[in-house]
Amino acid sequence: MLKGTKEQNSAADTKKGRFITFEGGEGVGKSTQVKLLIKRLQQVGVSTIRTREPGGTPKAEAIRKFILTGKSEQWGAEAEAILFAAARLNHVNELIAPNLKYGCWVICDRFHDSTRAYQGLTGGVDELFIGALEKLALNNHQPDLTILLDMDPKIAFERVAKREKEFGLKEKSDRFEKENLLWHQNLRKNFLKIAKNNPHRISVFSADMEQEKLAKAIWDGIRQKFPHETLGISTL
Ligand code: Z5A
Repeated sequence: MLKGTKEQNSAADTKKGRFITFEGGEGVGKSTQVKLLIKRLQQVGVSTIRTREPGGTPKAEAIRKFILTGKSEQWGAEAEAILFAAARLNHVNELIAPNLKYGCWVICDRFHDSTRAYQGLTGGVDELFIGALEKLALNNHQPDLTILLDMDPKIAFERVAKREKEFGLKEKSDRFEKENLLWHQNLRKNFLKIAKNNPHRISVFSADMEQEKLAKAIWDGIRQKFPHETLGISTL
């Protein structure tokens, strides 16, 4: 993992690696697919880094803890959007930008579309407000590709419940888990709306299929999008 200076980080236009983000509701399988994609990329010799939002750097992880344990809820949706953006700014400048610059592929579990979907379209925060925060936090580092995993939240919840049962204790206390099914169905529609408005960047995959089959579909999509970087891998 590389860390960068301010000068290094401002040069989004000199980046050599690819920036891929995974988005979708809770429990749709983002973390699972991020891990499977990293494995495939490493097998073909692409240097990768796996990261997540909110988080990815020590400062951003501190903000993650504050938000996901529910401490920010009383501040309201606008303030939460600012907190996500503050975490993102640090994540972009200290981890994403320097790694892209040195040719590493950065694979990120959630990014700015989560703010658009959760705080913006579903949480009611004004679009212009979200847009202004996004411009500041991204510092011209738009993902090259976003994989949106789409699934009925009812099925995703069943997966999460199964995971919690398997682990015995709940892994984490999550600020957004307590929202009701209708809220999550609305969130799903909003993610799809964002995808519809960004067809060149966002690819939508149905997440309601077996893990390896989904991983293969995603991999095929990535090979199509970046044929030069992923040449010579037809046996995978
Ligand atoms: N948030 C926000 O509001 N604004 C923002 O800007 C950002 C985030 C960046 C972060 O939580 C919360 O922050 C999130 C949005 C908000 N709140 N919610 N909800 P997080 O990152 O900790 O949680 P998450 O993103 O929702 O992750 P998750 O619950 O771990 O879900 P996942 O990564 O999508 O799923 P998974 O862990 O890969 O899989 C879930 C289970 O299903 C697991 O047991 C797997 O083994 C199983 N699984 C996975 N794939 C399959 C398939 N294909 N079949 C069957 N079972 C499967």
